[in-house]
Amino acid sequence: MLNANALKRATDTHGPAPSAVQGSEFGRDLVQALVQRPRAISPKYFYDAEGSRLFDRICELPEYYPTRTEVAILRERAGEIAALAGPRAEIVEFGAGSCTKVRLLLDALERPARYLPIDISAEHLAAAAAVLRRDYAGLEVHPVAADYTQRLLLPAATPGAGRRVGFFPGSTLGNFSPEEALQFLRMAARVLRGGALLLGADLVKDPALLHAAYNDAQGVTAAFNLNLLARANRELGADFALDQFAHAAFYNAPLQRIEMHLVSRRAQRIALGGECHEMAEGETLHTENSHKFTVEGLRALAVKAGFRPGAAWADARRLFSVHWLHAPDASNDEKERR
Ligand code: AVI
Repeated sequence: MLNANALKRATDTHGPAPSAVQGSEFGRDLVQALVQRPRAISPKYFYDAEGSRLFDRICELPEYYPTRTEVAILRERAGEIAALAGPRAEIVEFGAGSCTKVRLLLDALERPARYLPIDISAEHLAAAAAVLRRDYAGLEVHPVAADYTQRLLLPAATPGAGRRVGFFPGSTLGNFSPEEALQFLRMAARVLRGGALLLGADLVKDPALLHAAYNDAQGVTAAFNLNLLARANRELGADFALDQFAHAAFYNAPLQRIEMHLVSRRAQRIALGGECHEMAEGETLHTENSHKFTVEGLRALAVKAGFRPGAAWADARRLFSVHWLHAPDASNDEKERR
């Protein structure tokens, strides 16, 4: 939403050519983010090549427990998961990235029929698919370059395939708003009907542990957050002075989420797409929410989306959870249409 001051400023001519900004979804969303109050942008813009590299480093940090805890749960429960999936399962991974966690499943499953990794980056996906094909002879890998938060159409099941099992690890669900999370789960229930969803969800815990995970000592999370501005400078010709912004991450207990912001260290002007945006000292651009769940809360959300919750596994310290959610039967679809 444009406010009056922003509209006035928008009439000034500043910064890179407006067409470079207006021609890019990131550019349009960043302008909108700077104009609206409170200022906020989707965390999906973190993940250019540099942001993805920084995220991989985050996953290795001593303070960032989610990745290693989820991997340990998947390793420990691989046999149970394989039994639930059954033979010749077809794995659909939402936001597959470099397709590494799925190896834990592929190694455990009985003759998996096909792997459908879905990711927005076609190039990244093709490269990851080629590596998987080399390592899993006989596995059909069918990459789907798509935005899985939009309407998703998947190829029909291969003849002789078993259950279709969705895989959504990493607690990426937590980066959605509660409404978006429900919308995603409803879509997943539709494309996985007759099958199941294997979902990773980070748990509510001692805020001190959460604070450490998002404010690591090496400053990698800060660099990941600031890369959003660096990306705007690279791609959109913006003029963000990176040293004039600080990384802030804190736990918002009532909303059960870590919030990440970029805080303006002083009053400053930012030129972008022919507009000049002002930020006062201490004002922030809200860059990410990372919602935390209770096992019961996650299961209730899944029920709302049409799933029937099955097993829920957590580590001994109850830091992270992995859920087996049964998708509605294909016959329910018929009932819904009637
Ligand atoms: C991808 N996502 C689940 C991560 C999270 O924990 O919300 C992204 C992240 N942001 C900061 N550190 C990691």
